[in-house]
Amino acid sequence: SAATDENILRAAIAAELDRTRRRSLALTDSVDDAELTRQHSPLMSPLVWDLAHVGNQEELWLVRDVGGLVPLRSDIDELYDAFRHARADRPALPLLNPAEAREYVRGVREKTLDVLDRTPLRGRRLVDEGFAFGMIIQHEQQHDETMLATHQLRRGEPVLHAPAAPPSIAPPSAREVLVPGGPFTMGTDAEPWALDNERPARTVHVDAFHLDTAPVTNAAYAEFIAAGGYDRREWWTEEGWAHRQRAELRAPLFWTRDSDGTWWRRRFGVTEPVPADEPVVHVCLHEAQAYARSVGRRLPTEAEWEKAARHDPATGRSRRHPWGDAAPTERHANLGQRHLTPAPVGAYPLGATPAGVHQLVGDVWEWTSSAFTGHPGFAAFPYREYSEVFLDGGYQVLRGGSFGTDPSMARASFRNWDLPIRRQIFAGFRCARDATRAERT
Ligand code: AVJ
Ligand code: FE
Repeated sequence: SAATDENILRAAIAAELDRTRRRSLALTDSVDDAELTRQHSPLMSPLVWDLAHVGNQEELWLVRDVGGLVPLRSDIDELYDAFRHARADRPALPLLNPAEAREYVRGVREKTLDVLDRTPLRGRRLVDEGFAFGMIIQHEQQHDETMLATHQLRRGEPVLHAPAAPPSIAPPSAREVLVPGGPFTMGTDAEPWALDNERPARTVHVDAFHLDTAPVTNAAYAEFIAAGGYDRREWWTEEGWAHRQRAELRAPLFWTRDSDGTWWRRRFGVTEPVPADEPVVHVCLHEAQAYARSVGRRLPTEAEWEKAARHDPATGRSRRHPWGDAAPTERHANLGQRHLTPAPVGAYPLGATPAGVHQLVGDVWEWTSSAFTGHPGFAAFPYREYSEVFLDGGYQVLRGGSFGTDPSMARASFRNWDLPIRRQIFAGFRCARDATRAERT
């Protein structure tokens, strides 16, 4: 019955809220108070800011907007407004201390669960108010990835622990696949929890192109460095070269080279040899573009990436995931902070597309050649601040999710964005090339 369906949905939302909160608490309970309030990099907030910020957004969107309740604290909204204070300035604010922040998020959560109990989750109410729950869950999950990136930046002994990623069991048989030209459905109207920037669905024509079956690996990237990649002006875009000079880029973030030329990386407090077969991570858009040019290739556009990940030539439909519509399991993709590293190429054959493109989802975010723009017909929902204020052309689209991304965002319509120079995010890339006229027919 409708009432039973509503209760099942309510229980599912409560379970997701709880599962997500456990991760947020694991990320913040694993360090002491001094580390929670310290700024590990000017690029990031102190962890205690993220914790109270997810609580504050939950209070604004669910407790006040949906529930119509009075706030636990209205005096702190200003401190946790991401648009009011740049990350670099956040440590200087009179933030809640760790004990206060924990108490705050716990108190907000109690009210949220009351609101959930009495919010009708059907028809228009589901679209307008139920959606706010899905959105606030995804918001916290995204901050969990941001907090994981803060952990990666911190110095000191390892505090996060996770099993090693699975080994390569069936690497792709070909280097690239031809994606035939033609239309496909980009974006979505059908995904209930899709965010405003994924909507609406529309038909997009994509010319035939080739896409690499795997992300670029550390070994391949090290060859680019050995070939003088960081000094070959001709491989960089003008903007990329200017940034390469200014920022003195020489290797991916967290890489160092010892006297015999071996590359090492720091990963969550452990220094280890760079594993050859894992996708490269912690490179910016400019490095990705320079690499691609060095091998006579380019980055895929966002539409190309999404077509390769979703379009099913057999039915003409766009599917939820590269492997089909089934929800991701731990055998499909490296997601959800289960492993604190990308997995080697070939570790997830079950997650490949029918055409044989591996690891589009999970492991590393993939830079695309597209700036973040609204799909035609874009309408901000429910707040301008989620996407619309970032649609100014200065942000670049990343697709696919990383090992730090929650599986709830593994839908292949999901869009991430960041500044072209950012490297602290878990971003890598794969290459593409145009199809020649002969290959097209
Ligand atoms: C979609 C990951 C770019 O972290 O800035 C968090 C997500 N929005 N709080 C970000 C987000 C508001 C957003 N990204
Ligand atoms: Fe936020």
